[in-house]
Order: sequence, then C-alpha cells, then structure tokens
Amino acid sequence: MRNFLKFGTITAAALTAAGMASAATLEDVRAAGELACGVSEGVPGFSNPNSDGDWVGLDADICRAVAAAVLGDANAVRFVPLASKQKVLAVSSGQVDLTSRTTTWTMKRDSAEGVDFTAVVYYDGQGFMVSSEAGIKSAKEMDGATVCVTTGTTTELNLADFGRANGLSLEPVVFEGKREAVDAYASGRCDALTTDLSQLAAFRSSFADPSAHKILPEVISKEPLAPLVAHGDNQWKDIVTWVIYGLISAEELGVTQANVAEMAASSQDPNIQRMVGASGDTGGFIGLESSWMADAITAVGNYGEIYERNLTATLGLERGLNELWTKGGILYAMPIR
Ligand SMILES: N[C@@H](CCC(=O)N[C@@H](CS)C(=O)NCC(=O)O)C(=O)O
Repeated sequence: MRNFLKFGTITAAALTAAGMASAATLEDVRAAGELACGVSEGVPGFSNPNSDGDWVGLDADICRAVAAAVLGDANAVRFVPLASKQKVLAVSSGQVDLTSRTTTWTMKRDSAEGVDFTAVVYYDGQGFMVSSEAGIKSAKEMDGATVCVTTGTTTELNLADFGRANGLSLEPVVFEGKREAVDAYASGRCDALTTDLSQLAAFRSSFADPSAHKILPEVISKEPLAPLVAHGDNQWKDIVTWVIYGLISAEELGVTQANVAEMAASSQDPNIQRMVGASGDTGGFIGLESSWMADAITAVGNYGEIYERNLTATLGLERGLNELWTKGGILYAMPIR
C-alpha cells in the first residue's frame, strides 16, 4: 500500500508537470521552431556524435523524420544527451518533446511513470559480452562472474532473473553511466558486460581490437526499443507513432529517399498516394501538412534505408526480427488511411 501511494504521488507529479508542458506539444514545437529530442550519451548506430559533432544513428534519424514531418525541416532538432536513468523523467517532465534512445517499452514505464511509448523501432534482447580469452561459450558457464551493468535500465532486473533461473551466482557491478560501465569492462574490472545486444555490438566495434571480445549466444530478455513521449497529449503521441509507421510503410511500398518526389507526382498506387499527400489528407488527421511523410522520407529515407545506413553498413547488424513482416520479420506498420 505504501508503495502504491508513493508511486501514485510520483505519477501525479510527473503528469502535472508534463500536462502543463505537453497539452499542446505540437504548438510548443512549432513556436520553438525546433524539436527537443532526448538521445543517448553515445551509442554507435543509434545516436552518436560524428566527427563534425552531428548526431547520427537510427534513433537520431527518427527525431529528424519527426522534425521534417512537423516543421518541414529535418535539421530543426536540438539533441539532448541523456543518461539511462534520466531518459524517462526527461520526457515526463517536459524537458524534451520526445526521447528516442534505445529505451525498452515496459508496462511500468508506460503505465506508471508518466510516459507513453509510440511504436517499436528496433526489436532487441539482452546479452553478454566477455573477453575472448576467457574461453567461455555460454552465459551458463558464468557462475561466480562479476558483470558490469548500468543503473536505471531494464538490464539490472533481467540479470538478476537470469542468474536466479539458472542457479548462477552473478555479481552485478553497477555504474551510473554507460561510459563508466563500458570502460570498467574494457579495463578488466568485470568478467562480463551486459546490455541490449545491439549496444554490445556497438561497443565491441568501438574497441581497439573487437576480436578480443565475444558476444555470447544467449538472448535473455525481450527489449522492444521505442521512442517515448509525455503521457497526456494524444495528438503528439499520434504524430510520433504515425511518422514511425510511415517510415516502415514506405519501405513496404518501395518509397525511397531517391524516388519519393517522383512517387508523389505520379504514383497510381492509392496507398502510396495517401502516404505522400497525393490524395486524401492523412497529414490533416494529425494536424500536419499533407506532405508530412514525403518530407520525412525526403529527409531520412524509409525504415530500411535508415537501418542499412546506420546499422548494417557500420555495425553489420542483420535485420533479423527487424525485417518487414512480408520478409520473415515482425515489423508490421498499421495502415495509413
Ligand atoms: N534498453 C534498456 C537499456 C538501454 C541502456 O540505456 N543501456 C545502457 C547500457 S550501457 C546505456 O546507458 N547505454 C548507453 C546510452 O544509451 O547512452 C532500457 O531501456 O533500460
């Protein structure tokens, strides 16, 4: 009961703060002329500053697509790096308009922490990375191991569950930020590093000698990663959700960054016409211009192009579950009509 009350208070406070800031997020974003987008502290492939200081990656591109759809300008994004433990509060309190940052959609976050998740942009799962020298082939051989982990993540609970379910004593070594956790692992302070598999691949690729580290085969959890917005502004949630569905639908329909203008001018496919603003007014359903998706696709390409550019080309991540439902994956966008 005490927990329930305490929780209720936090939620109400978060909602009040968010409610004030977000009842009309679309108007706020238009007035500001920019989208405040919460990103990671740096995960290659998802959100990471490049050598010019520009944020690149799949999560960063989702924000650019939303800015293009809402403001007609993919560059009108203010990227706000957030540590894991800040990522939910930053959006529930209105500090950012949207968080697009390797965040797992869980019941507790979605229902009791003042935020709403939009649509999954990457189906992930948690795994382990160990030194190749350790000669370990399976996470089940890790009894007695120390494991570096970041606080405020789903990772901590999954690690404890996995240890208990398999009768393994796994000692968590908990860090406040990702940099500390990764550095501690790299310097040999822990036997293993655990987080989402995509992040393990990203961190491994950033090491001087990636082959000195290996990712174990076990996938110990479901980590559906999705951008999140403050609870209480349905229109804003619809906007972010449908931009994501639009990017996935564009891949399904063969609309690309290179052909979108031509498609808008001459496609005879009614599904394409509705999406790119050539017929009907799908943008109007969510308070945007009819060119909302044409602008987003022109800026960043369709989901497949975003994935290829950020995750296949740089990290070699296969599509796997993140392939379209028509090609054996589970990506399935709701119809735009
Ligand atoms: N998907 C998980 C974990 C994601 C996560 O943030 N992981 C840590 C692992 S090291 C992190 O801080 N990553 C780097 C970053 O996002 O800046 C969650 O939503 O809790």
